[in-house]
Amino acid sequence: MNNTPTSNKHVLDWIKDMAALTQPDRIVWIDGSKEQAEELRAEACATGEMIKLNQEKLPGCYLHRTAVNDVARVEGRTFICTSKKEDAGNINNWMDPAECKSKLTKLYAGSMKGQTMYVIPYSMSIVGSPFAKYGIELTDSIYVVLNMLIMTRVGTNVLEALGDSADYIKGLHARAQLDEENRYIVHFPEENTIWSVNSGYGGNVLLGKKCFALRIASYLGRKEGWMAEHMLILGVQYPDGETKYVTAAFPSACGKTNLAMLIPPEYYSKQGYKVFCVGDDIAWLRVGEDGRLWAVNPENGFFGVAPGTNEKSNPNALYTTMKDTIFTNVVHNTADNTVWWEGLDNNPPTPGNAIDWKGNPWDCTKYDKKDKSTCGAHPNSRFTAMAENCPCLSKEFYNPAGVPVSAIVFGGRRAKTAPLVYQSTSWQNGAFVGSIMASETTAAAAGAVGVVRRDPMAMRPFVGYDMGDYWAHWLTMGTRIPNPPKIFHVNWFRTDENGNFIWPGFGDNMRVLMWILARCEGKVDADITPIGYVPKAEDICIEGLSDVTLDTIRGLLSVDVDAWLEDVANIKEFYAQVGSRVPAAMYDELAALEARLNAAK
Ligand code: GTP
Ligand code: SPV
Ligand code: MN
Repeated sequence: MNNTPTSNKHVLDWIKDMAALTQPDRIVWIDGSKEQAEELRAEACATGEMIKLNQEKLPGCYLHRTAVNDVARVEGRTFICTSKKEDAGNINNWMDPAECKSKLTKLYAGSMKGQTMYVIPYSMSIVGSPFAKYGIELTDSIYVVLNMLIMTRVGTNVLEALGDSADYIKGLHARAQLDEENRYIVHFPEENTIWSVNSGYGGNVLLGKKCFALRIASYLGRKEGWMAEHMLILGVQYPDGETKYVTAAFPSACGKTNLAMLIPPEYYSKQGYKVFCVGDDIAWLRVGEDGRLWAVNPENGFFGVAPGTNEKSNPNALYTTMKDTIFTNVVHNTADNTVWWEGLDNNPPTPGNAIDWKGNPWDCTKYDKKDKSTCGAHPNSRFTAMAENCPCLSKEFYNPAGVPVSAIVFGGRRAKTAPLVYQSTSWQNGAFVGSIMASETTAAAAGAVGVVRRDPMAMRPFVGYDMGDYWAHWLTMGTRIPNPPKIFHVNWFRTDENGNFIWPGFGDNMRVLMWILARCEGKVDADITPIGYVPKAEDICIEGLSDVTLDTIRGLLSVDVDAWLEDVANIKEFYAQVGSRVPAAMYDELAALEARLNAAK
């Protein structure tokens, strides 16, 4: 063990127990220093765990490939282990805590023999701030250490802030054999504990992220009166200098990072509008003393989807990844030792100069858009990049108090049904809109892609307790916020008869944000429809858009009553599945929606 930087008995006893179980040869405390990180990078390169990229073109950048069977979150193997099954609810997988521990103890036993156990003390949000929560992750993976150094605030100062307290989240991660059949991501919310075994992929092993900052934090938030949500946070600065903040919850790989870093269309930038990113994946929300809802981003970096990121779609993200970044499962261009992914540009590395995400030679001429198995980069390949390297990072990212939220936006991938944008009629109706969210599945989780599934508040895989109780918590929070944000729903993904997206999306989503903010300030009218307020087509600015006419907007805003009634039937099934804890108010909202749709037929 290198110098033990704490005398906290809770911490030391726990590490001793976990080391007795996993039996590492060495224990190394991560101190957050540049020197230690550099040593670990060198070690990872020496063992082949990482590849050092072209340091002139991509300073501080590295490439890593996960095991071929380990490329996304595994929701089927993710468990919430509360003492009572009903507290985890019907949507989560549940295991009895004692049974789970006995099962996983066997998998951990001796798993770190011959290896080093790294101890990572980290903070979600700014160390010492009122929002901050601390965690310690034990892991046998240098890749995990280096990612945590980017994604969270790591260092000895976390241990100082923790002092002698037992109030921290205990995370244990072991790669073991990376055995899919014995892969488990389990949470013990009643014990502030997370165990992850047999995986080396992002969301399964960077325990500060989905496991802590969403699953455990949502559980704590309910107990303590705040919210942990799968939301980006952005600020729109008006030409007069005032900034309004929006949070948005979209399911995995549905556009949060892109929206958070958007570059305004010329029409707006010319007038002096600017957009700043506070966060791209997770928001912690609290009621402020001024009666508004305040948001912080508890993370310190971005774990973003690589494919589709380019100069046009998201130049800010691309720029952020030009230094100090770890790329995972992208194409290695061996001609100049750089990286490539589908949708980066039209110049993939030529055959002979390309290694695909599996580590095999890749022939770009065989690439077939419709056949994912021909991809050079995995569809869920990612970059881990530092927030501070993002050109549009808001200065409020560093503000421990967070930012006041004017609007909450829900959204999903829907080829049909959901219009470009609509507004709920109240907080309760807005929470209902969140509860009935649906989206086509993506490569961010293992399983079929493109299947519509209900994903309430984009939190289906991330609520650390019963979904019905979670909705009740949303309703309760509404009663505690004297001046609540307005709640909206968007859909960038409506397609035409040929399956092409109708809305240009990306930077042009600003046009929809501007309508949303105008609504928050009562500056624009709307049409009331059975699902809520929809813009008048002429109020969505289309200046400078070549392929979008007023008629296109009318089409994008249309509400197909029959399609919605079909959705209502599906929502009823889903509510039944969520079970007995669905709040009565949600059923009232559902009945009212159905009645309005029937009246409009
Ligand atoms: P997670 O990190 O998994 O939570 O994903 P995310 O919600 O941050 O999604 P991200 O912004 O990385 O986008 C995922 C994919 O959606 C990328 O391939 C994007 O190119 C695509 N995408 C994002 N925004 C838009 C949009 O406005 N229109 C269209 N058509 N595609 C988009
Ligand atoms: C997501 O899947 O929503 C992500 C990536 O943001 S992961 O960290 O793997 O969860
Ligand atoms: Mn996410």
